[in-house]
Amino acid sequence: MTISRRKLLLASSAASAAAAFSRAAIAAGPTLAVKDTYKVGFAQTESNNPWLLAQTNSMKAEAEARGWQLVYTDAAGSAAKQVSDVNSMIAQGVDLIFLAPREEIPLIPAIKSAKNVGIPVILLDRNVDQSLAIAGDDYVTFIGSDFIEEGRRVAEWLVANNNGKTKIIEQEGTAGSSPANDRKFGFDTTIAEHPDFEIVASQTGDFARDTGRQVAETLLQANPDANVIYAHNDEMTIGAISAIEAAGKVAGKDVMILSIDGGREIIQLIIDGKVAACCECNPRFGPTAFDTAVAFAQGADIPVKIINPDNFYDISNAAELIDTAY
Ligand code: GYE
Repeated sequence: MTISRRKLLLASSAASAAAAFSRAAIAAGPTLAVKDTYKVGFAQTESNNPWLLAQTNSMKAEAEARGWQLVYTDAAGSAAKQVSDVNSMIAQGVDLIFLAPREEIPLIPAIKSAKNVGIPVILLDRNVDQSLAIAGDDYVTFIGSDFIEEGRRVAEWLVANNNGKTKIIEQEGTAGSSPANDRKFGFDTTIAEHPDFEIVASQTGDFARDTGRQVAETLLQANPDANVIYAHNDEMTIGAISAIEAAGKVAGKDVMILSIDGGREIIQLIIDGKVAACCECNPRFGPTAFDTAVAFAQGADIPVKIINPDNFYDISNAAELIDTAY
């Protein structure tokens, strides 16, 4: 990935801003009637980690608190299943669909199908390829973290606190997903500004614990001088710790470990000295997601992106903040 991704993002968000600005005038895209209660869909990607469960729980709790009917689906890690999940929500006549597109491209046709029958889609957490779908037209908006910023914050922490650890193994998230693409871009471009550091290997672990462990094992064998592991999520971080220990090394001493997500288990591992730092990815979507749907129904101008605030944890604040982690 090159610098052109940032340029592309900037250009497309300018195009999206223009589209959103003109939406009221030309009434592009579906609308939502003002009602007391709604039947909405939430198409989740999979449920194999605490982050995704926290996100799902936040959505379910909010639907219940408001007395809205929630049609929940779990794509079990398959973009193809997620496409059919969305199509089945369309067939069930939901008022609006919250969608976390597993990867950036395969869900585009499903988004367009919803648009064609007048069902608004709000993207939750994961984004789509910005050259193929437009906020304020094909979908209402994207709600989630700034993943480029997450990668950049981790890289900047490393640059400031490296203790001589400079040879990095990167464990990427699910190939083709927006958090993996953007966490890589934010981290790699920041590291590229510091010639003392080197990313010696970068490979996907699919955001999964056991795949992460296997990939870390292979990459540690191939790069015995690596002394930093940066994983795109907590699950792969936990897998990497097993791989480091299986290689007879000490996590947090021989290898510095950096993570993203910020679940309670990782905050405890920071306190224990195994993980050095972690950028939170905030999974508490419910209130913002449902508020945005209501504002959209009322005809408010919805920004093209709504960014969740993320915490950042290291040894200076982990003990103090652990009870606030999900
Ligand atoms: O980091 C990871 C999950 O899309 C931001 O997906 C989310 C990521 C999260 O599998 O744990």
